[in-house]
Amino acid sequence: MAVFEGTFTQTEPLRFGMVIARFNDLVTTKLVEGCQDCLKRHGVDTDPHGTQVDYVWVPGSFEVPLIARQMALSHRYDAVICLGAVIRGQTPHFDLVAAEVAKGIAAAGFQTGVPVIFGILTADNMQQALERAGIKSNKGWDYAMNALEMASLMHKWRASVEAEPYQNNSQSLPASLKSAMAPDMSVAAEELG
Ligand code: INI
Repeated sequence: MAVFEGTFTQTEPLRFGMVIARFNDLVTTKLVEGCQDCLKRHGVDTDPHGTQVDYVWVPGSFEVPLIARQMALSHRYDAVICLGAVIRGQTPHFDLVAAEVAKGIAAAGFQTGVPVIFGILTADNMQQALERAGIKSNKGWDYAMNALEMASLMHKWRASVEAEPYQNNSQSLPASLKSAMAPDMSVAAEELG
């Protein structure tokens, strides 16, 4: 059997999509900078006019999952990084917004089979958010590391499965079990036409 792990060194062929919420852009632009710093130092060309990272700006965190899913469905990216900042003091529906965004981002990854990184900062106030976006540390750096690791892991996983398909009796499994074992790519296929 085997152990599968992502690495952080073979980044030249990787492509990333970044979706960024403009709401609280004082925070989200700092997250982008943290992300870019990490990607660059791991050999990724982060120039928007380059070949490895595309950037999409949306109004707020609530809109992030829609675009993240579209980017994942396009099969142009090895991972999609979602960046936003939801701040408790600013909205009475903090829990609603935060929960919906989390669910949407999880669904985007699950439904497409592409790693979609949850880089939505939730904080009690602006000070706390800024501390996590550059003043003390920058969570953008961590989100980029997660994207690098998952992109690399998926490459290794796919290469291994393609090289050595598992010959078991899965043909005889009931359809309900087979579909439970794999993401529903029929959704993706339908949308791509
Ligand atoms: N969007 C955020 O990204 N962070 C917030 O803290 C926030 N607050 O406070 O309301 C927020 N609201 C906007 C929301 O994401 C949508 O853009 C808007 O509701 C339109 O759909």
